[in-house]
Amino acid sequence: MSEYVLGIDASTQSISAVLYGADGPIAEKSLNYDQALPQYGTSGGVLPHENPQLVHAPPLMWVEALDQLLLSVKEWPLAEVVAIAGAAQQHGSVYLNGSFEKILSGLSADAPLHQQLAACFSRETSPVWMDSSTRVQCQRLESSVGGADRLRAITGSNASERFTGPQIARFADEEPEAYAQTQAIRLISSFHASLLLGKLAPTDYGDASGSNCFDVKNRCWHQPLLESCAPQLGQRLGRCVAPRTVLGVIHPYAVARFGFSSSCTICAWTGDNPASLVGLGLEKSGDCALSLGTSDTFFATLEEMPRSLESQGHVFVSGHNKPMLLQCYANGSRTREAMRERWAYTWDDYNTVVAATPVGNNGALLASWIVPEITPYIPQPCERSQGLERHASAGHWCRALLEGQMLSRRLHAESLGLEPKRLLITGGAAVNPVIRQIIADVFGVPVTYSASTLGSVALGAARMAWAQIGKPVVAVQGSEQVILPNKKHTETYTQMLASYRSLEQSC
Ligand code: XUL
Repeated sequence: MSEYVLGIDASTQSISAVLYGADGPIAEKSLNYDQALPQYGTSGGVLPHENPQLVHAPPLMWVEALDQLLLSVKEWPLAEVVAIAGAAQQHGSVYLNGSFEKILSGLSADAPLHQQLAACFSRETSPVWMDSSTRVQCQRLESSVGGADRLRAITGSNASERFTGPQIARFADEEPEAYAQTQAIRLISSFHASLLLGKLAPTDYGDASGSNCFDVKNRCWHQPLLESCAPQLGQRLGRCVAPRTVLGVIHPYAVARFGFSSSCTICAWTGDNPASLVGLGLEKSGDCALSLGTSDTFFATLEEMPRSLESQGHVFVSGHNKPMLLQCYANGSRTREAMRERWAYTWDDYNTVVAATPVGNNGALLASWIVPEITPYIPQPCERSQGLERHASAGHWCRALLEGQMLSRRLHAESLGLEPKRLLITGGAAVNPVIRQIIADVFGVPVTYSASTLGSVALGAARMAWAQIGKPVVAVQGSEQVILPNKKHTETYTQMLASYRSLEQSC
């Protein structure tokens, strides 16, 4: 009998699964929340809100999406899947009342999951990583341990609005009764793992490190920080475990409903970025990648914990259980799409007009944040331009956005001391050859791009499950392309960095 594993990626806009075996990935399937489940009213996987700082999603939509995705892959040899691991968008939290575990353990395989779990939430919506409404709670967290530097030394991060601890703190502050009704809180990753396991699953170190309540050096919750977020938070969050720890066997519900074997094991789920690092094979210290998705993230594997950390980076625990550095930019693909829509272009049109403008855009620059930005911290949408009045063609605007975004990625990576020798790129926008060349030219290094359509997060999760069953992981699949930088263009961009920095600081 063949052996397979499943890797699942519960991302911001969609959920995907990959079937993985001895030769690597075999099949993949994706479900987009807005398209497949329009009844939840999401746009880009989140609920529209007049306040751009409040960004939530309905957790019941994630439940229904998981159910539908697994029903849709019934033709895969699910009975031969021996382990499942997954990864989810980081930081978001799911609030469960006292009935969750009881209802979960007694599920009937004949009814859809969301119908049975509808009454299990003590909060109907879940804040996700794009939420930036917790400034007050962040300040409280910092002062509870004696300041920003101390918090960064313990948790590997500045107090960050989107992180799980400040998010829970805001809920407990503003809705104390609903918080009291909350028996358990899980990260989006450990919530999904719980559904497959049939009981509350622990959170892994990778996702716990995005909470501002996790001691990254000692790999455990930091009790005083938990307490300063909300009363008895430790009990509600449960324990945390090393990435890919085997949590137990699959829920009998999933055996009967989807056709898994009753001996299939469930591994701890992690965050999308810690898993992506595994999917990209970034195991050596200093290996860097730029992921171009809803958010753009710049990340690197480290051999040891850094001694000090600049304020705009985070140290997380990777899917390899090693320290990783990460910077997150909230204005990734959504902002690129918004510029494309501003001119009613297809991506082909977009690339054509960019190609007709000179590299460096005659000095015209744009910094555009259509949603509050994380790196650098910009609390409200904001746009700043320089020289675009003189060069007002669509091509100049379209180029200015891409160049500005990548100058920003370089500027902030350098502020963390990250100077890649080679840069891997991944995520939906990495298919775009114009964007790839701008990245190679701005950073001045060869950019490696894997032409496989498979996302690095689902692949990383699958590899974690595969490694967990003791199997050797095969090398990266798919044809790799290397995009070389043009030295002259790199010089142009290097000269533009200072002007870009001033533009950014003017917001
Ligand atoms: C990382 C971050 C995002 C989310 C969604 O800190 O907030 O990258 O994980 O992808």
